[in-house]
Amino acid sequence: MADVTLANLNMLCVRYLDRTEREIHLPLGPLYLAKSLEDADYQVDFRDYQLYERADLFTADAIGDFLKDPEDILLVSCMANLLPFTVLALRRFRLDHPDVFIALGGVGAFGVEEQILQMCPWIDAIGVGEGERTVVELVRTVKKGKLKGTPIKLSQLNGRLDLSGVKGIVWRDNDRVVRNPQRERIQDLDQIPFPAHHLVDLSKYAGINVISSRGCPFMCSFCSVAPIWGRKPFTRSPENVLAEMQHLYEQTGSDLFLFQDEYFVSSPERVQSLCEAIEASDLRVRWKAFGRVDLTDIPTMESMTRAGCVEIRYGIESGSERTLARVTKGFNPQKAFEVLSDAVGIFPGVDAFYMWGFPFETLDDFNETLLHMIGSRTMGVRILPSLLSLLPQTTLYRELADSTRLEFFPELFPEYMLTGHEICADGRIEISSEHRHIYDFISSHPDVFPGFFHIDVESNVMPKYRLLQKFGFYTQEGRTEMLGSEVECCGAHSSAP
Ligand code: B12
Ligand code: SF4
Repeated sequence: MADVTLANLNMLCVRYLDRTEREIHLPLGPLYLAKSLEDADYQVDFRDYQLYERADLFTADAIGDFLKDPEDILLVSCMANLLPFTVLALRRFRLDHPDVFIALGGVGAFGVEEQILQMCPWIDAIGVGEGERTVVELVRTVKKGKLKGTPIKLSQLNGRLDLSGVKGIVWRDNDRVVRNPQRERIQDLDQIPFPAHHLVDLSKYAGINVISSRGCPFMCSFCSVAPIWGRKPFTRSPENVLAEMQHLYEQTGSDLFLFQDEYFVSSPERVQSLCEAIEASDLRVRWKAFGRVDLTDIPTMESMTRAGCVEIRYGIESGSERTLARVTKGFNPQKAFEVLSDAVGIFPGVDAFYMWGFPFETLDDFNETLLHMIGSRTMGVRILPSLLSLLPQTTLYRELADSTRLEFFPELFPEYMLTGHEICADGRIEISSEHRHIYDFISSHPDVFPGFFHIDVESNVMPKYRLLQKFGFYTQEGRTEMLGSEVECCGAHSSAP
């Protein structure tokens, strides 16, 4: 019998018009947590919802069955897209398992912990940020029950479980929601043991994910990644990263790695030393990584390709100088264009993310973005446009969020959906009756789930959307032409080579 059930609900479902596909990625965060727990002598019952075979995946019954026979502590990790579904499914779980302690964590709940705990009395605690040390302390404290060593029977504790000593959580103390002090971040990332890969069947995962750094010092105001880790970046040594790649290569035979850190190219020197370490090793692998146009000069790009990098992904965001300055991106469109044009001559694959639909983006600004996208596409760059999603942890959300302006429009923009990242040629989705209550729940809580809402749909979003379609974006034909049969997602790399 294990000590704790740890469930991964970070997942990608892509619904095309006629079918749903999943892209199954190694759940790095939960596997890091599992390893810390194991190192603290706890046995982990690890479950990955990505691998759960079920037609009605997004129902409380499905999650109830997935989580059946849990241990007396349940830890769940999810992103913002599945947050509404997750918290509703946990309500049902609590009814079936009143004695199981429920903690949520991961990027989805970040920034809205208080609201969730107030809204969902069935959730006991939420982890904030980096979790390796937090989960160990949390599990230790809950196991002790702080009640003179008696085994915990949650339903009989009546809120007397004292979690005040666990840094990095928000929790419910009787009827009060309490935010504990923040936990210090782990600075020497080499000290963190590799994720608990042995708990999963690695052959089932298409994307073999690795992360080489945590944190990003830039100030892009729409970004939800930097606030989650913190602005101060910490990096792993090249030797440590290489050792994990070697270990994974031996375990899986997979020669394709996906670096998931946004700040992978923290400095040309660091990237080059990692590339030299890979080159000097006997590891012959391919990999993909994120870049920033102002940090990848030509020697860096060349050294990356020599070491096996087959795809680089840049966040360009906008072709308008005014918009880039407004979101404090830190470079201008000309620079972006020059670097993209260098990159297509060096990397086998170059992707560019653009964002659109900022409420302060005029049509002139938007047209500049459209031109930038078309110009880059002509050079051979793969274009990945995204409608702005106002995630609650971002500076931009705090600047713009006024719940009276947030409009819930799932029918028009199935970009960020709880039941799958849906690609629809005509921009329409069917909301089935079994999912209706989840949509109602979202629409009545714009302050908790702002990522599902938009600003000025009629005057800001629609005209731009129509222009994008006119130029071949967001159409079935455009997608097929641009992406072939590849699945697209948030910024995690598609696993196809
Ligand atoms: C890999 C990845 C994916 C993979 C996830 C693979 C997996 N199964 O885990 C896939 C491809 C599935 C994916 C999909 C999506 N993603 Co994504 N993804 C990433 C990416 C690039 C890396 C995530 C990662 O591995 N981090 C490293 C690990 C170590 O960190 P972690 O998971 O956060 O875990 C740590 C802590 O959060 C904490 N923790 C985690 N769980 C728990 C649980 C408890 C109880 C506790 C206490 C602590 C805790 O401890 C962990 C270790 O310190 C990030 C961007 C980035 N660079 O971070 C975006 C990111 C997470 N994705 C994002 C989004 C929005 C999506 C999509 C919803 C977007 C979309 N529209 O396509 C889709 C899902 C679509 C769908 N409808 O299904 C956003 C999330 C925003 C948010 N606030 O939720 C991010 C931050 C990117 C962004 N641009 O903003 N993604
Ligand atoms: S968008 Fe990229 S560069 Fe900007 S703050 Fe976020 S992670 Fe850093």
